[in-house]
Amino acid sequence: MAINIIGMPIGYGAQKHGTSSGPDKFREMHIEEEIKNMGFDVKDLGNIEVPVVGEDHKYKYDGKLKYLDIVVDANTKLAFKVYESISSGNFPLVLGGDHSLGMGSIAGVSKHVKNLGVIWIDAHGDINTHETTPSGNIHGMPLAASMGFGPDKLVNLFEHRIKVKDENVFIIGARDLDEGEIELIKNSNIKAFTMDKVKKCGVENVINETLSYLRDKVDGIHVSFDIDSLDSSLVPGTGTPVKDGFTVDEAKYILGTLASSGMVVSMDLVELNPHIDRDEVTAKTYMELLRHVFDNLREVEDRQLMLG
Ligand code: 4U7
Ligand code: MN
Ligand code: MN
Ligand code: MN
Repeated sequence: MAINIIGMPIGYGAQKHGTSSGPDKFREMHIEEEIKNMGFDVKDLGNIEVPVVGEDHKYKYDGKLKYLDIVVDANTKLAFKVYESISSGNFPLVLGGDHSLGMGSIAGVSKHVKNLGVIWIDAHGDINTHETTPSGNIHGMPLAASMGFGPDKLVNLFEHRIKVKDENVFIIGARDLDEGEIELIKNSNIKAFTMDKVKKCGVENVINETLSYLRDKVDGIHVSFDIDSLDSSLVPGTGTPVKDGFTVDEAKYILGTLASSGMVVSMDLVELNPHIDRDEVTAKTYMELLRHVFDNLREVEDRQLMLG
């Protein structure tokens, strides 16, 4: 297995477009070398091509959803790349980019892993549809689209309609949910561990419960990690910060425990906006989390090699 770095320099799904510099920021922080140093075979597959367009494109394709066609086209390309990577036996690591890329990642992974679980770690739900979105920003909709909720253009991305069953989706750390998102959670089988619930149950119990549920239900897990799941005071370099979030240690615990389960087959790291970061603190924190993920993945690999 090789780690495939896939850059998705997209910002059109968010209000602020600076996340488009995210993938190259990770490279500037030596992401490839860091993962290599932990004993992995790493291949950087470069960036998905995202055209640069002006404000005139904002409502060109839809009166409500911003930059709809650009987001759909770029995510279709991403889905192909991710599918190619995972079906060749590799681990796609998708670097964002705004969270609209979750649609492309999940579309690609789920074409190979038929029965997929998704763990969405985020201050937000990202389960708005064209009917419920208060902003028109597509980074608030990718998880809904992946479950088949939302407009055809998003839901039909990359052939198959339902990429992941709602019952196999876990949202962890949410504390800024819109009305329509709360409704969708009520009327579906999505498992939502809001921040209130995490505080009540304890982060360890939440992660254990998530993993033990998914263990018998799915063939692989995609982790989509939004850096705004951390407390707003810790991550100045993200566009939609929310207070009362995870500490760095909690985020390390969550990602590390997921990685050491041996069930994670692919991952997104999203919503780093280097343009608004302060002294690279958010980028550095991201790298610290990443090292922890690959430390744990390394141990899984070693275990599997020993067992032959
Ligand atoms: B992110 C929001 F209204 N829910 O839909 C929306 F609060 O990928 C925010 O999690 C979405 O950062 C945030 O625009 C998307 C808003
Ligand atoms: Mn998000
Ligand atoms: Mn978010
Ligand atoms: Mn955000």
